Amino acid sequence: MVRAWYMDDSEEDQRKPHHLQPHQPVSQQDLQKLGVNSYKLDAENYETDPELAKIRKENNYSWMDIITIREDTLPNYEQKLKTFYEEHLHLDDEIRYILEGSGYFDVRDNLERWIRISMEKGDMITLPAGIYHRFTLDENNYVKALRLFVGEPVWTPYNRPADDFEARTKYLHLLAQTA
Ligand code: KMT
Ligand code: NI
Repeated sequence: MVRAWYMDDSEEDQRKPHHLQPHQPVSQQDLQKLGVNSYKLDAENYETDPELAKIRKENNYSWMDIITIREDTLPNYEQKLKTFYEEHLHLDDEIRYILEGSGYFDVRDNLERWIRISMEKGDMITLPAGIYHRFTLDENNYVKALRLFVGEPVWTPYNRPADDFEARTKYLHLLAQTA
């Protein structure tokens, strides 16, 4: 189960947890209402894991690659981290599965509050098309993740405001029914 919580709005280092005081956790069920699904899988054996194969098959996640985010190996590291942390949406689902290391995905809830989702080894997450979100490393400064996609990948981020896309309107309809 991924751990998630409402964030404070301090300007402190983005890699810190940013818990509210007192701590305000967010359940997996609450995340589901926002269209965010999570799974716990066996990251050691991802290449042969029947559970991952099943998820891929059921959701048509035909495409897959690995991204390693670490200062000494990722070209344009600083610039990429900056881009990942700008609030944005995509026209397709964003699917990530942490193989090593850790990081945070932040998503906006139905009232525009930031929820911080802590992603560690074995955690997989799907963010629906049209949800505003961002990503940051945590204080470990390292993550290795699988990126999955339905068909040929399109990673284009549309920074907020990006409210005129059909993906956004559709997402808001989904939210109105669930959250
Ligand atoms: C993204 O789209 O935000 C990324 O690929 C970076 C995070 S992957 C753990
Ligand atoms: Ni994104």
